[in-house]
Amino acid sequence: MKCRVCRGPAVVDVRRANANFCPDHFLRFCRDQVDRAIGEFAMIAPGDRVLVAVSGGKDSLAVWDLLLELGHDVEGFYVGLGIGDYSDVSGQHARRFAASRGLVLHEVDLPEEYGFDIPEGSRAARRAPCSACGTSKRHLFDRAAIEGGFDVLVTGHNLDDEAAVLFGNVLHWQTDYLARQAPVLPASNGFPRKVKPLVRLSERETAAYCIVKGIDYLVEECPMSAGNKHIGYKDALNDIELRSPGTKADFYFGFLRRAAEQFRSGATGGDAAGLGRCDRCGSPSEAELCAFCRLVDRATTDRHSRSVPPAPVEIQLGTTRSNEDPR
Ligand code: Q46
Ligand code: ZN
Ligand code: ZN
Repeated sequence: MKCRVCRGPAVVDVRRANANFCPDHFLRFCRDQVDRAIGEFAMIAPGDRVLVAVSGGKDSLAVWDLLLELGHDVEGFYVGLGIGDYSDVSGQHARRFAASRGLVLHEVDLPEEYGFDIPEGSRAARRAPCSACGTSKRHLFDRAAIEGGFDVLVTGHNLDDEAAVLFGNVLHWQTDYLARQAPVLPASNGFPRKVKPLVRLSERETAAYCIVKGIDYLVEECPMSAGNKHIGYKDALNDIELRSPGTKADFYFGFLRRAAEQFRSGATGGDAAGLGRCDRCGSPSEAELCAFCRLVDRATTDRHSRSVPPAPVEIQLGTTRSNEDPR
């Protein structure tokens, strides 16, 4: 196996590009893909202050590293979710990465600062853990970006994540979600600009990037991910990709090029400009209290009424969206 660029020994094959790369040229390939995504979708302008949501996993550490390599001004933000050992270890990975490069990592600990953890929030709200977790992370990421004066919030969603969300939205014809699925959400009405610079890299490629670059990321999956339907969608797409390399990228980028606009022009609701403010925290909200403040209330009330047996968690099926802010 030889590198497509220098003909030296290759260590990574990228089947959809029909190419093998040596370590140096693989790293360059990843930088080029991220740079291209940033330019193509106008994600980050020169001089923007960037906040990256960091979990300690491969994607968030890879995107942080890649943005620094590309010369952007990036700080990290980590949320302690209180998911047992998983959260302890994920925090260690995020802190080690930041410390080893002298980077700024902001942190919020959900149990310490809001009085509940994700298992409790999920039980109290009778929602799947990933639903309570998504509500909490979105709220805290948005606030951290707005209050910290950042121009843009980066998440580590990769091509596999975006293709799986798209697949789920198509399977269930979630047309409003299809209208909002994009690698960039512009800033509006109290929401920060949100971007996904890894959309041109697969999960396998971000893992390979970390290994080649010597980035020590958290390999274990979240123990609460059981029942997460995206994992099934990813498996199905991976089966197709194995037989027909490039299908995943065609599916996602074909949607962006040829179909997304049609869903956007036919969309109903989701008008961020018409949103009010949460009475308690001031975040954009359709109701008096935003979804996060309602979750805090339910979870902390539940914690204080220990005599009441916990309600069973209902796993919700059939709703697939990557980002619940109404833009
Ligand atoms: S951390 Fe949270 Fe993920 Fe765990 S509970 Fe689900 S959403 S799987 S990225
Ligand atoms: Zn090479
Ligand atoms: Zn609120």
